Amino acid sequence: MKENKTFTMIKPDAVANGHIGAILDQIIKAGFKIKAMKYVALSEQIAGQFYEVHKERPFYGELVEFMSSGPIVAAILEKDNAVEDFRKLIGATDPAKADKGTIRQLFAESIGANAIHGSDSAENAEIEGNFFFSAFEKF
Ligand code: DAT
Ligand code: MG
Repeated sequence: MKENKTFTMIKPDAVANGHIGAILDQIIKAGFKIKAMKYVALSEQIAGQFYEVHKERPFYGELVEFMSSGPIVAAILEKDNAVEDFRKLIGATDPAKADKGTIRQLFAESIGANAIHGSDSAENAEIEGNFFFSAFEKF
């Protein structure tokens, strides 16, 4: 994966609240191309592995429990300046602080149940995309 790719997950709250379609619509209308996609339920073990970088943070247990509480949509997205532009599209981690019209402002419930993930760097986008997708699942 290069600088023009990012990785996302539509989180269990947004899936349970029926927002998959609306969120994908925003992503596509913002110019992102879907390079890989799957609908899966993470076990606590898999969610814990994915978020291992946060294991020392106080909310790690809560985060792992939440991310394994229901199905998610995982995807690799492509666009120029993908990581930065996608972080702008999703808004701040805390939806109360997210700009108007961002995905988290529109669809998130709280700082923990915040609707969507977006990679924070091209390096992490590649690691996270490879965590979910094998070579023949990327287009
Ligand atoms: P982001 O998802 O915006 O990159 P992050 O990487 O700092 O934010 O944290 C990862 C996830 O952990 C975040 O999407 C939701 C959860 N989280 C972050 N801060 C939290 C907090 N103070 N309380 C509960 N959950 C939190
Ligand atoms: Mg992050």
